[in-house]
Order: sequence, then C-alpha cells, then structure tokens
Amino acid sequence: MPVFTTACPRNCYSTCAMAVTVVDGRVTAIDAAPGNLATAEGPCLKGLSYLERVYSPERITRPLRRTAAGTFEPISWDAALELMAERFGAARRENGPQSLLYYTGSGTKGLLNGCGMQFWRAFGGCTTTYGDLCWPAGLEATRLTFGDNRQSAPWDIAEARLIVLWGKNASETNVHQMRFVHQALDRGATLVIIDPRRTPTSDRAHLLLQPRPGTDGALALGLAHLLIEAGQIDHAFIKDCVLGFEAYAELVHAWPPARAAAECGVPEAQIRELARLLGELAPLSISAGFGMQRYTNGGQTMRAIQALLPLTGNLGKPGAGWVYANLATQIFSSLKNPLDFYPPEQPDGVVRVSISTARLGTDMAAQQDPPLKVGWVERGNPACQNPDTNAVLASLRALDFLVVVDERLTDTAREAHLILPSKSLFEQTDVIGAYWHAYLQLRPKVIEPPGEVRPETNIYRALGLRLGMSEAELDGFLPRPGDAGVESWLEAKLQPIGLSLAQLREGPVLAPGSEPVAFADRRFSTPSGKVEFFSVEAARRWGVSPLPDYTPPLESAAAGVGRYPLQLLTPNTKNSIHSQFLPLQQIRQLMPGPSLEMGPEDALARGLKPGDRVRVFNDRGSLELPLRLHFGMRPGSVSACNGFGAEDGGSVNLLSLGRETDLGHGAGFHDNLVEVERV
Ligand SMILES: Nc1nc2c(c(=O)[nH]1)N[C@H]1C(S)=C(S)[C@@H](COP(=O)(O)OP(=O)(O)OC[C@H]3O[C@@H](n4cnc5c(=O)[nH]c(N)nc54)[C@H](O)[C@@H]3O)O[C@H]1N2
Ligand SMILES: Nc1nc2c(c(=O)[nH]1)N[C@H]1C(S)=C(S)[C@@H](COP(=O)(O)OP(=O)(O)OC[C@H]3O[C@@H](n4cnc5c(=O)[nH]c(N)nc54)[C@H](O)[C@@H]3O)O[C@H]1N2
Ligand SMILES: [Mo]
Repeated sequence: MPVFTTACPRNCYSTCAMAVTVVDGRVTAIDAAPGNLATAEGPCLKGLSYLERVYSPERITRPLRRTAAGTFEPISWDAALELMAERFGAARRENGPQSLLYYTGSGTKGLLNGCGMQFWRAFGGCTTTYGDLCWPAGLEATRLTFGDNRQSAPWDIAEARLIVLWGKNASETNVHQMRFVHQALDRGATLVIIDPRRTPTSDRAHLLLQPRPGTDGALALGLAHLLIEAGQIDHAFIKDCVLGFEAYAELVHAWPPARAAAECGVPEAQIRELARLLGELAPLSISAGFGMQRYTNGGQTMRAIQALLPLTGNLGKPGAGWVYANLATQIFSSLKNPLDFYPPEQPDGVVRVSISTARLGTDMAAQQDPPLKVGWVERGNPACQNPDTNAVLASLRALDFLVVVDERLTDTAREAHLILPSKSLFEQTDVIGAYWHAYLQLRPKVIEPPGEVRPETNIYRALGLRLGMSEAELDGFLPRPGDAGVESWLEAKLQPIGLSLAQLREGPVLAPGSEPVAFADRRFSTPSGKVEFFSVEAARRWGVSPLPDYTPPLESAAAGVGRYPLQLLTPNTKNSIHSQFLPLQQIRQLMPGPSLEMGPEDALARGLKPGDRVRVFNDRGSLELPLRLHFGMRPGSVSACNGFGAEDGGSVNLLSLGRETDLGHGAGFHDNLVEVERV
C-alpha cells in the first residue's frame, strides 16, 4: 500500500507532517509522520477528520450558479468560464480593473497561492486588501522591538525554567507545543498563564493571572516597575543591546503595582508573585498568543510584554526568548509579500487599490474610485470571519457579480453568483511553510480531485484564455497544465534557495537560515541595531508613543467606554480551524454547537441558568446562543468561539466592529462590548 508523507496546510501553528495511505486512488488512513520533530506525535483530530472532509457528500464538486430563486444549480465549466469572462470583462471595460475585489483568507498554505495575485495583475490590476485578521499587530511589534520576527526552535522551550503562555491557549491551538511545555515542567520548570478565561492550558500552571481584557500592557509595565525597583534586571545586556532604557524606566516608574492592579484587575499580590518569578527564574520563555492582540491597543501591548525579556537578559540563550512567530520558512517572495501587510506601494507599476481587511465591509461600501462591481473570494470566509458581519454581507450583496472558490457552501459562498469547487490538500502538489516551526514540507498530490474539481491554477489558466491572455503570458506565472507542470513550477521556486523537490520528498526540511536559538548572535535589524524600547519608527509609522505605553482599548469595560457592560471574547476552539471542520460529523460529536460562556456572578445578576437560550447583543447586531456556566471566566467577560456561521444561528462577528489595531492593520475583534438577556 502506498504511504505518502504530506503536511496539513491549515492556518495553525502546528502544520503537522502526516502519513497518508492511499488504496485504489482513495485515502484510507492518516497517521503520524515522524520526520517533523515539532509534530512527531502526529496530527490532531482535525487532521484525522480529513478522511471525512475530503469525501463528504457536502463537498462541492461542480461549479454552481445562483438561480433566480436564490438556490444553486450545477453548470458546466464551459458555461462558468463564459459567464466569468463576460462579467469580469464588462467590469474591466466599463469601470476599470480595480472595480474587481480580489479577497483571499487563510484557508490553506502553499506556494501556489501566489498565482492568484499574479493573475489579477495580468488582468490589469484589481482592488485588494491590506492588513490581516490574524497576527500583524504582533508581527509589527516584534519587528519594531527586535528588528525581525525570529524565533527559537519549538523544542527549545523545553529548556526553560520559567514559561509564560501569555494570551495563548496552546493546549487547544498549538497542541504540539504542550509536549515541550510538559517536558520543561517534568524537569521542574514553572508555568504561568495569563488569560481572562481559564482554559485547559492552565491545568498544570503554577500561577494563572486573569486580567481585565485588553489591559495586559498595564500588567507588563507594572511587572517591569517591580523588576527595576528590585534591581532584578540584566544591566550588562541592557547596556550593550537596548536602546531607550532610561526613557522606558521613567515610563514604568509611573506604574507601581497598585496602579497596575487597579487597571488590569489582577490582585497586587499576584503581580508581585509573577515579578518575583521573572526576577528569580531563568531562562524565561514568553510564548505570546493572539488574545491580547485582538484589541485596538494590541500592538503596544505586545511591545510592553516583549520588553520584559531583554530587561531580564532573556534573549539569545537556550530556553529563553520571545516565542511568537517563526518566519524562517517565509523565504519565497510569494509568501513574504509585504504588500499584504501595508497599503499599496505598487512596485510593479500596476495600479492597485487596497482596502482594509479589518474594515472590509465598510471599506468596500466606501470605495468610489472606482466603485466595486465584481468580486473574487478564494480561501476565505469573510461573511463569517471578518468583523462586522452585517456590513460585510451588505457589501458582498451590493456587488453585481461575485465568484467564491471553496470546497463547501460557506456563509460567503451562499452570497456568490457563481461558486467554483476547490481542491483539497490531497489533490495538488505544493510546498508548505509554517509559523511555529521552521520546516518546509511537501504536500504531494496523492489522489485525483473528485468530480469536476480543478485546482485554482487550472481555473486561472482557463479564465485567462477566455479573457484574451495568451498561453505564453500565462506561462509567465502559472504552472503548465498537468502534474509535471506543477512540479517544474515548484522546482523553479526551490532552486534559488538551494532546495529541490527530491529533498522534500524524503521528508520535512528545515528552512535555510533557521536557528535553534534566535538572536544568539545579538544582531537586531532595527534602525539602531539594538533592541528598541524607544522606537522612533513606531511613532512615525503608526502615530503611537515611541515607548510601549499603555492606553486602554477603545471599547472596553476596562476603560468604562461603551454602552454595554460585558466584554465579548471570541477565541478559537480546539476542534476547528475557524469556520473549517465544524460541519463534519466527527467534529460535531465532540462539539455539538456554539454556546455563550459566562461566569456564575454575571449569570446570577441576570437571573440566567445553564442551558437558557440567551440573546447576546449590542448596537451592531444580536445572536442567540445556549448559555454555559464557566467557573473560570473573569467576571465582566463572556466568551463564544468564532467559526460557527449562519447554520448555527450566526457568526460572533455580527457583534464586532471593523476596527484596526494600533500597529500592523490587524483586527480588534475583542474590542467589543455586549449585553446578555434570556430570550
Ligand atoms: N484548534 C485550533 N488551533 C488554531 C486555530 C484554530 O482556529 N483552532 N487557529 C490558528 C490561528 S489562525 C491562530 S491566530 C492561533 C491563535 O492561537 P491563540 O492565541 O492561542 O488563540 P486565541 O483563542 O485567539 O486566544 C488565546 C487566548 O487569549 C485569551 N484572551 C482574550 N483576550 C485576552 C486579553 O486581553 N489578554 C490575555 N492575556 N488573553 C486574552 C482568550 O481567552 C484565549 O484563551 O491559533 C492557531 N491554531
Ligand atoms: N470574532 C473573531 N473572528 C475571528 C477571529 C477571532 O479570534 N475572533 N480570528 C481571526 C483569525 S486569527 C483568522 S486567521 C481568521 C480566519 O479567517 P478565514 O481564513 O476567512 O477563515 P476560515 O474559516 O479558515 O476560511 C477559509 C476558507 O478557505 C477554504 N479553503 C480551504 N482550502 C482551500 C483551498 O485550497 N482553496 C480554496 N479556494 N479555498 C480553500 C475553507 O473551506 C474555508 O471556507 O478569522 C478571524 N476571525
Ligand atoms: Mo489567525
């Protein structure tokens, strides 16, 4: 029986290697593949559920066109291509190519994803999006502080004596990291969790701090105050490697523990206890998640947390450092496209209009020059995952013609005039990077696509020909038709970095330049060449304080700003990647549906009981959910996982506002106040 090594391409830290067995052209088993040392114990339940996902009767396997009655009917590829060529061609003629929105989400990793943008460039340009729903606040904070997003190998955290998982729910979102955390704990390390919500990640924690949402910056400044006061700082490292220590020390001087405690709602004794641990235990690794970045102050919060590491000399040593994003595998220009993060600079001369991902709905509606008429959505589910669902839906519905490429009928696909079926991870060869470990992995084609499914690259070629592009022009950026064409396209990408498909076929390969211990060289590619506590660039580019100063989030119970009393957290959940996987029966057995989690005090104050159906609402929208009591929830906060959509009563983003983070054009999902009442 042939067994192939492949990699899970979902937007997840782990990016597991997997062994898939194929019998008679069908995947029959999925198992661990040991070559990836970060994920050696094998894929999670989601990975195993590909057996169901790929062969699900719900999967879309033919082009579908919306009927006058609003249902979908199959049409031939020929008719679909004709329709697209006609509608896109007309939009380009009448309003210019920028009247087309090209939107991509994070549905799959792969080098071939880059073909889409190149296609729309050849089309004459388009409107696209800048920023990201996910991690840019932290990426930009890290770049400003340390110069680059470098990170030690995943297993290095096992060497730490103190681990702080800050706003990260690793036991659900990065299960493979917990193996290394447990190794450290077994050797006597201390674990601290900082999260307003108690999660399974804190099961073995020595200390759980539950700050008021969005106030972690104040907590970090309070900790620095105590460390400096106690003299538990690394003077030599600061002198050699830090810019702006004096100004920073002055800032944190104004944050005695009583003030920090009052702001972040953590007892002063706990702040002192954590400061003591930070002062006494080394090496220290801080693994920062995304929780505290999903606020309007998220970038500055990340800078304040980062400063604790150089302050205590915990950088560039085994077991020490900033574990946030490992960009070692982002060595291909098509993966590391700075235009994805910043507004257009158009180095290629093609006119490109760009709107904010976080404000997708309102920016689409506001665009005038030219107004948006047609759209193409690929690898994303913005009607469920972007803030302000109502605004996104209104803007998608205002388009004359929308194409969505997806494997199932998502909330976004339901808005399409034409749905095109997309490949699964087993149906086209590609090369996959990662963001927690540094392995490049081959994701080989192991089965033929079912029905009439065609990979995006084939769709683009066929559409390009209909739009009058020549084969030669398309050959400039697309693989030649057929499996051999894809392989030679990938080979050409690998060759400049000294790799080949043959090497990747043998198993996961560490990206050239990946480092076991980040910053061991003490090279910081900031303007000053030092770790910057004081960043002129932060002030110039983003209009924030050059220091990691604290300001409360815009809409928060912490700041007493907003008409509603409860902060709504909408975190990720173990058995899904955002809106993917949730429809599968295997997943539903463990996670029957969404719920609102609330602490007992808040429930009692509203006369609510477990199991009650409640309405969660604010001025932007409302959502009905069953109530679950969560005894580990910080009072004043409630939580509902993101990912569920219209079939489960609606997305949590019916309640969120499209609002960017202070750094990096991220999305402030949790800057979101609500009230809850019984239905
Ligand atoms: N199973 C699973 N794994 C995933 C994903 C998934 O959807 N499912 N998604 C992947 C992706 S794209 C991402 S971005 C990552 C996200 O990975 P994580 O950052 O671990 O996940 P989140 O659930 O966004 O947030 C983590 C925690 O932050 C807490 N939090 C919320 N607000 C605050 C705050 O103000 N301060 C602090 N300290 N904590 C706060 C939440 O309660 C939550 O428990 O996970 C990746 N891995
Ligand atoms: N309220 C709230 N909202 C959030 C978050 C939050 O914490 N709170 N988290 C945010 C974060 S961190 C992220 S990363 C985003 C994720 O936002 P998205 O990336 O939009 O979310 P997904 O649900 O993963 O949707 C991806 C879609 O791509 C499709 N897909 C998968 N593979 C392929 C393929 O090969 N080709 C094509 N054409 N399609 C494919 C999937 O079927 C799925 O429908 O959500 C964000 N939304
Ligand atoms: Mo994300």
